[in-house]
Amino acid sequence: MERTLILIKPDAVKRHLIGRIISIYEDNGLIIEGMYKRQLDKAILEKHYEEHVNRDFYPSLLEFMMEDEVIVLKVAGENAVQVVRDINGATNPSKARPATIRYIYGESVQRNVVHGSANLEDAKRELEIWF
Ligand code: 3AN
Repeated sequence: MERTLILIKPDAVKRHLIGRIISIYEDNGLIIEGMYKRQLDKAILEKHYEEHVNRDFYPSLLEFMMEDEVIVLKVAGENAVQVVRDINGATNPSKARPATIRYIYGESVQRNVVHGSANLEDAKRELEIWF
């Protein structure tokens, strides 16, 4: 069993999509082991997105992630990291495969509904930050 981190981002929370999105993960066999809702601040986002600190989109990414609350999920399952990445779809929703969460609900490369850890190492690091 692997564990990974999912964030349901402010765009989805604002649009009342929390239940629909969580259903998709459960329908794909993932077990929800932890879940809470919170307003983010700069301090936690700086830790979470430390690899992006020098990217031009970083300031606007932080602003977006503080627009509303987020749902924080710890999920478990076989190959959970990759399974979640596959369910989420490509970062850019216009390039995401049909039936992925970002294909269905994503509006733009920034407003792309969900975060899933990129690999096992990131999953461990991120779960320590959030849980
Ligand atoms: P992913 O979440 O698919 O692993 P990352 O880690 O490359 O993608 O990017 C983290 C987040 O930063 C994305 N989920 C998205 O919200 C935002 N982002 C990534 N690339 C861009 C971009 N070119 N312009 C605006 N926002 C971006």
